[in-house]
Amino acid sequence: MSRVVELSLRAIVDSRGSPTVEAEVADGEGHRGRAGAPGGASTGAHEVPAWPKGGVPVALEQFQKELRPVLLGRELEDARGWDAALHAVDGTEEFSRIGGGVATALSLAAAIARAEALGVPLWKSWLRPGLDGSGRPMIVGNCLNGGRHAIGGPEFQEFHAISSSPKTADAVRGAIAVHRAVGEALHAKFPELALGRGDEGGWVAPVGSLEGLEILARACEEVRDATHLAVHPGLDLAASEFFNDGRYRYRDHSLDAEGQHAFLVRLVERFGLRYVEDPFDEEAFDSFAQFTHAVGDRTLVVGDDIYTTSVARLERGIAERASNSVLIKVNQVGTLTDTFATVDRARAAGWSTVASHRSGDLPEGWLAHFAVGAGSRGLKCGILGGERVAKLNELLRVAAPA
Ligand code: 2PG
Ligand code: MG
Repeated sequence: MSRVVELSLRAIVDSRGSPTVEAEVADGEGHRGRAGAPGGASTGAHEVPAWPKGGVPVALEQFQKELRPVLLGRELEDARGWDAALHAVDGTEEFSRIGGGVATALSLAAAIARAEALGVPLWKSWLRPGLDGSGRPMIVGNCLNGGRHAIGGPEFQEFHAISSSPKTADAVRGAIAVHRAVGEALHAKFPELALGRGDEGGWVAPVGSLEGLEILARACEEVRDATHLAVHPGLDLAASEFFNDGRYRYRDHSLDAEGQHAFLVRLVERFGLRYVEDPFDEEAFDSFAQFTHAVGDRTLVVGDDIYTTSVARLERGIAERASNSVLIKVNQVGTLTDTFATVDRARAAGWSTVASHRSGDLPEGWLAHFAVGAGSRGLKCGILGGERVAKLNELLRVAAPA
């Protein structure tokens, strides 16, 4: 049993250059943990707010005055007690006083130091009951960016390579191959254009959503034919972002809920989608349920903004059979204890979970350990960019320890 003797919180920046914080925690025996809070752009309405009013500077002041005195000296091994103390100091339902970003960084940094103190790999310290850590997540890797992550791109936010293999190295190789093939297809289509990459490292191009999906699906097919790796197309629509006044608004037309349902069912059938995240607005539990009923035997239907990793929202989703999978982001709820409550509830219902990065992220690898420990079906962490490969490389380290 060791106690926390060093504790700090500092201002840093994420991959978008937005201000965030990182926490450092150490006990008296040299066990240390450091972690920062990632940040979203297409945040769900029910996520905990990242910062108190006044932003990061106010968060740092509050940490010094209120959190540090309460947390210093606590038992490092007591994960629940640590996270409960964060809630107690905050005193609100949703970390609106201290900020979910502060809670996230402190919860994670303590967990990393704790695993060090216990002398076990991080994934093992996070292992869920009944698991042995031998499962490997498929890679949900962003190849083409749209929505809020790529101005001028398609309405759908993310076009993914869903890459699975018993060998993690092959899953990573497959995802990278699809990313490359998408890039080549875009360069061939727009020879005069200087193409770039968006917030999550996927390509950005002036294509519509359907056109983008056609390019992605063809790229998956080419890679499958050339390598025999299992790569299939998937989407995160982040549909709340283009839902307005009861309609899903595309460039030159709009669809009501039934129209969106019919359109998406056709896409699943035509392109063999294996992953569909947030196909409807974040409050449209009924649309989610109809869609899951129609295609849930063929594809993962993943809820992100609809659940925001909240166990209460997930409970409603399970009761209404709104999807068959839930996206998991620690900073949507602020602590690992709350996050694991959601993971455990999903697992008890027979749903799969997908561990996810944020569009503004950090070059840290803990998410790979989280995915393995939580038995996640997928690791959604992008493909290219330092903050994205940090997670893929950590998964490779976990899969093939030195
Ligand atoms: C999402 C995420 C991550 P953001 O919608 O799933 O890909 O985006 O972090 O901007 O919410
Ligand atoms: Mg999403």
